[in-house]
Amino acid sequence: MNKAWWKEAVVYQIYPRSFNDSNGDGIGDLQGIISRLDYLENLGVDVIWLSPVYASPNEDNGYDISDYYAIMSDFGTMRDFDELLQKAHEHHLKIVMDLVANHTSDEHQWFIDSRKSKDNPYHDYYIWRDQPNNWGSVFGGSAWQYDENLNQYYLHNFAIKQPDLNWENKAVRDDLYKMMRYWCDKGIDGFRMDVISMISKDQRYPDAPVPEGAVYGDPTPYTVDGPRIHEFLQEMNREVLSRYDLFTVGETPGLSVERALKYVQEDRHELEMVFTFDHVSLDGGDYGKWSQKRTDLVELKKAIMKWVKGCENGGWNSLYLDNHDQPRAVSRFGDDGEYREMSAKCLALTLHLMRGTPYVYQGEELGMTNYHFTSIEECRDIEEINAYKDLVTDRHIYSDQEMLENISSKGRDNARTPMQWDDSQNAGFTTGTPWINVNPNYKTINAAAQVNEPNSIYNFYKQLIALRHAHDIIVYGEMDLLYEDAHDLFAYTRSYNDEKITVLANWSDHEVTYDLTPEGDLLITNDEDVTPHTLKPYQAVAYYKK
Ligand code: TEU
Ligand code: CA
Repeated sequence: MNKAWWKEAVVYQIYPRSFNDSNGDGIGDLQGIISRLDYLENLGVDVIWLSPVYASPNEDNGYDISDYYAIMSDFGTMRDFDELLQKAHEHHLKIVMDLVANHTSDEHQWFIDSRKSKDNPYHDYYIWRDQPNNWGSVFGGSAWQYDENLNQYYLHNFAIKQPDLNWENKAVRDDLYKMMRYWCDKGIDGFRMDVISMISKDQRYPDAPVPEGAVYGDPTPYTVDGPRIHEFLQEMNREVLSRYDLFTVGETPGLSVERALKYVQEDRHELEMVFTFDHVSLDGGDYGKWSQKRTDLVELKKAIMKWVKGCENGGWNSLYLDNHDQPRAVSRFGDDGEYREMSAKCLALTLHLMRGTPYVYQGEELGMTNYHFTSIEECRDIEEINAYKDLVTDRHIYSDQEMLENISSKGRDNARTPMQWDDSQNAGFTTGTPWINVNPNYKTINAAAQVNEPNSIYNFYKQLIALRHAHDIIVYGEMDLLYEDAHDLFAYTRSYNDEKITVLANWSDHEVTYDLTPEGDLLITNDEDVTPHTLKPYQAVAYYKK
């Protein structure tokens, strides 16, 4: 197995809209990020992944791009971006851009031209059919939208304003590669590729089976991991990726380990690593993710280990519990009440000593929690708003109260409430009116309270990141699960040459005992009061032996 800088890196994800507002308009922006680079350098991360900053009408907060060559006006200008890139590099931070290439905004010039007439040269940049099939969109409703002018339907796997690009058309691919080279030539350090497993569609466009509880067919067998996916990725690698020293991670929902390995095995020249979804798909219900179910730890361990083991022989894994699409990890997998600090550190220790490249999502390093939504008016996410309309207003499956509880525990807006910088008004995020409400717990949960407090969650993350940088075993060592059937204990070993690490983490609110005697000395713990064979609620320990 080859060593590589991107295997040794720790990534910090920024959702720019919610990170830091520099000009009081209530929306985070690039100058806001620039003014927080010291904070990130101090934390010790290596790479910043920026969720999309391109021009966008914001139907899906930037995941609907209207111009790949321009910066969203809410966020600033290209000069601000160039300044961010330069200053990030001065702070030893690399910048990885989000690449949204499965779809554009319907306000992108390609789509505007595409819908002008059937013989317009851009018509074939998107996927048009005379008749729709039964596919449903990820954000609800049909995946096809009728266009009166053309008397045709276009495919949108996500929102109506996010038409899918037609990757079968070589001109589309060439235009996208050209755009990627533009950003690489500027000096960016890599790409996180949005739903990249969906760019090749089954050209038969057949009707799909309708899952129980759903109205439309589930298109994933025909949209995910399609027939030409590897041809396209190898072409992209030849045309762009191989020409630069880049960090690449593909967002690949819907893939088995076996299939995912084909994206990342080093001799295949496609991507470096993927984001997998198994471990964040264990708490859904009869209507997709909208339920009160909690993740079972045994299933979670199984889901994570399947990927870790699958990647041990050529391939690489990404490690995350949080991102901009997921509820807050401490609320979802830990305890955001009495044991919040302990459990946030317990999750951090468990994740950051695993094999793979770890990702920290903004605010995770502070133990930020889910928000309690008390009205749909407070929600901003198109997925939540559409699901509410479907499940409450149209189909009466949940009451208003029930759905708000579901949104408060599973909705994407939990991740998107503003970053909590200090205890001043609006958590120091903005001097204006924030585009989405601030979590009222910012008075106690905020960066200012933690950066100089040695025992804070922030400084625990800092320690974990420093440990990874100091020990190859944390990056490269083999990982094996212990006590796999335990419902409260997440335990594993790491092995590398003669070195060994043993991790024992209590993911429950009761005391847990275990019989093994770990080899070596204590490496890190979230509670120094360590008793052999016993863990207090949410206590986690790691031992190191050389
Ligand atoms: O998400 C893709 C994806 O798989 C979604 O189905 C995601 O799992 C969903 O948000 C779960 O509720 C990517 C982006 O990360 C997301 O923010 C975008 O909305 C989506 O693509 C469309 O670009
Ligand atoms: Ca702003």
